[in-house]
Amino acid sequence: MKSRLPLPPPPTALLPTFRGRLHDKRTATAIGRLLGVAMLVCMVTGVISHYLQHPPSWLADVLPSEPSWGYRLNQGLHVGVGIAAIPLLFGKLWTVYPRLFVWPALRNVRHALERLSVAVLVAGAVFELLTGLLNTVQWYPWPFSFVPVHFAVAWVLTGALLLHLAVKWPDIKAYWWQRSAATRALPAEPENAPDRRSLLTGLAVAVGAVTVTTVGQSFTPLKDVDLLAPRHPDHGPLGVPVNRTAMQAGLTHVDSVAWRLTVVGPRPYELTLDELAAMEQSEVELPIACVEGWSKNAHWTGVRIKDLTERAGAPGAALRVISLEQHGAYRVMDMGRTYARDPRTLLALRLNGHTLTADHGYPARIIAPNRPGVLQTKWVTRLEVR
Ligand SMILES: Nc1nc2c(c(=O)[nH]1)N[C@H]1C(S)=C(S)[C@@H](COP(=O)(O)O)O[C@H]1N2
Ligand SMILES: [Mo]
Repeated sequence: MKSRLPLPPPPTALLPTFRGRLHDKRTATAIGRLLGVAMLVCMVTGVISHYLQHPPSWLADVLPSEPSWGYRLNQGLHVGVGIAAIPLLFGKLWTVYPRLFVWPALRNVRHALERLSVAVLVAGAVFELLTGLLNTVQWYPWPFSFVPVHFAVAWVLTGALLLHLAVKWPDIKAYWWQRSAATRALPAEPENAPDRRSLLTGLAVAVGAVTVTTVGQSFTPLKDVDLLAPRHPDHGPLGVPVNRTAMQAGLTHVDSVAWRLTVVGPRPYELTLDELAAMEQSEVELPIACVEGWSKNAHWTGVRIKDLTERAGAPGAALRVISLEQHGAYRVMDMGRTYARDPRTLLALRLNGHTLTADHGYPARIIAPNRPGVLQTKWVTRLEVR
């Protein structure tokens, strides 16, 4: 027989002990599965959002412009469920934090790897929810670029979560159903033990509260109780919020007489603002659906992009759209064929019955169905057929 060194005794004086059922596996499973569903929704909507915003070339021309509210729903879910996941993550961490005090801290290589994977899981989840939340208020107190890092960490988190689900599978199976044999076999709780139902009810109330006070930024029927979201869908010039203002873009005084729309294609041409306004105008009802989670429907009037490309000898062609803006991440935008030939895609001159304001992209901006807000380019001056 192999002889083993006796384990050092646990430093009981230092280590707290936890017995309550609020820290048991069944509670961890009950909260964990809700958190797991939330993370799944965030991952799927996040991947959709990412590829709508940065499509690889093989995808760029086939992304659907239908349904027009698709991106709005996707991003409303991404941000809404992400916010709801914050109290769930707190609940889950509180339930399992006694595991920090297991003794011995590292039993063997397998145990060490398992604990490492949990550390990655927790760090990843906290990172994603924190950076995501701060992004909704456009606060970036870090030196890296938000989108690629948030996207990359999401994959690390997905890997850590799958590993965690695999490792914990026996517990998940045993505690998934309330009346599982494993649960019934547990000894009875003392009469006055804090009960699980109260904890779960408290969490449900917290999730409900943060959701109801923020989803109104995109789900407008609830806009009157949108108390905590950074945006109110009605607050902004002409009743539509603004992310980057004309002041920030350095475009408060665009000279409408000197302004030209240059269209580059097989038959290139230039238009003055009057000439553009004299072309056939279309009206559409389409939302601005910002990546940061706010969204608002509006009534747009302008010239169909497909009419402009047709005049350049390339009807419905994919485009590169260029803004007057000198700097800024959204100065240049590529538009795939599905959007370019959709009759609802406009170079808009009017918003909700008025000439565009400087903040909304005067004199001309893009509005297209089912596209992230970042690609609804403002202050347009040039279209290049690709
Ligand atoms: N040229 C340019 N266009 C832009 C932006 C920008 O920074 N520069 N911001 C985009 C973002 S992030 C959004 S959500 C929409 C918002 O449009 P609005 O300000 O008219 O509501 O404009 C988009 N168009
Ligand atoms: Mo945006």
